Amino acid sequence: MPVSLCGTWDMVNSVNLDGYMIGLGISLYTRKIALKLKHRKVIEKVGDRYVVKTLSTFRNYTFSFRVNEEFEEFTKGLDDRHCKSLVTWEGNKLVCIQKGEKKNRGWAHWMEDDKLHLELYCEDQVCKQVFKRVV
Ligand code: ECB
Repeated sequence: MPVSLCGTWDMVNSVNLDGYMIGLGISLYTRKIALKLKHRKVIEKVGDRYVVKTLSTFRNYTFSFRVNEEFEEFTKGLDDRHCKSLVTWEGNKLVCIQKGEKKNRGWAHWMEDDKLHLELYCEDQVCKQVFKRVV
């Protein structure tokens, strides 16, 4: 059984978020704002659904899903695109594939050394973020 990613997590490191946002076609103006933000991730399990919230002082993004069940995702407030998304466990990694206009789009979450890790993929870009648990 994979370890639980549930909890409240604050970003402590972010590498190449700008590249990821360029891949998504985000404007320079919005990218500059987004790069200054400290993101908080709140991951909850409600019944058989996960709820993932990305919170910041600028915008929030919340969505929910069941593992192994494709769903329609609208990335409201991010790049505002529609994707067909599927989240699965690959070993200890929670992996999402976001099928849509952008190639090679998705993300992966996993725990390592008590930290929550996130890789965000879009086109040829990879953004890597690390979060520490809020106690
Ligand atoms: C929601 C906080 C960031 C707000 C940034 C606002 C505008 C920038 C527009 C697009 C930027 C794309 C991504 C920003 C980086 C992270 C936000 C969520 C990334 C994500 O999809 O995380 C997954 C995995 O935790 C859950 O959606």
